[in-house]
Amino acid sequence: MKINVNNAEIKISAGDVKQFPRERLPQIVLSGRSNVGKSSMINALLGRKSLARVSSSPGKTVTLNFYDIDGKIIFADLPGYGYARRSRDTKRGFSTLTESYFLKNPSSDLIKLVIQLIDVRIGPTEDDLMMIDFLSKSGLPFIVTATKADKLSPSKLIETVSNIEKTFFSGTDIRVIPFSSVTGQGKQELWKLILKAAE
Ligand SMILES: Nc1nc2c(ncn2[C@@H]2O[C@H](COP(=O)(O)OP(=O)(O)OP(=O)(O)O)[C@@H](O)[C@H]2O)c(=O)[nH]1
Ligand SMILES: [Mg+2]
Repeated sequence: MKINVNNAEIKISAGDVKQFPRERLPQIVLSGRSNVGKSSMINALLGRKSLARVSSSPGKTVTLNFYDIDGKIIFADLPGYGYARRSRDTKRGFSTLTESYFLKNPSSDLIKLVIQLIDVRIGPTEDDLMMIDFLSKSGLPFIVTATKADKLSPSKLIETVSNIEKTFFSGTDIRVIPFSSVTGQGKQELWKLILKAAE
């Protein structure tokens, strides 16, 4: 797939399942705790400073923001979970909007890849593990990325990522891909996986 990543725009900031896009375009989803760096990852992937709004205070993004990339791919920026439980959160701890996206979305067959973000310095939280468990059981294609990689030295990063894989994901085929929105580390690898999934 040939794609012009410079041709990207926000499609809709959806607060309700009725507003989810209906086009038959592959959707790539960003999932993770509030403040983990989902919106920053979108900006980094697109080489933009502020297409996706980066939160100054965590827990702000309660809408599900869809971005159109060159009319070929849709990025879905899920509301962050795990920050001061909201009354509209479900038992799982996700927002009702996130739950609708995965479970009540008429276009859920268009979900081609879920990019699950964890903070490399924190490792997967209980909420992250719950989400990863949900994704595994749902059969949705997903990858795990450890973001804010720039916060660790290169050697510490390798050690940390391998520890996370050993501690939490041994016996699975889950790999942890280091990423940084600041340095762009992991960007190429991620784009490869995105394009392959969207094909
Ligand atoms: N050093 C560093 N900081 C990052 C990175 N990614 C995000 N941040 C910072 O982390 C904070 C949160 O980033 P966001 O992209 O808004 O996080 P989010 O996951 O979209 O948060 P919500 O929208 O609240 O769910 C911001 O201050 C970012 O500048 C990264 O790779 N490295
Ligand atoms: Mg955000």
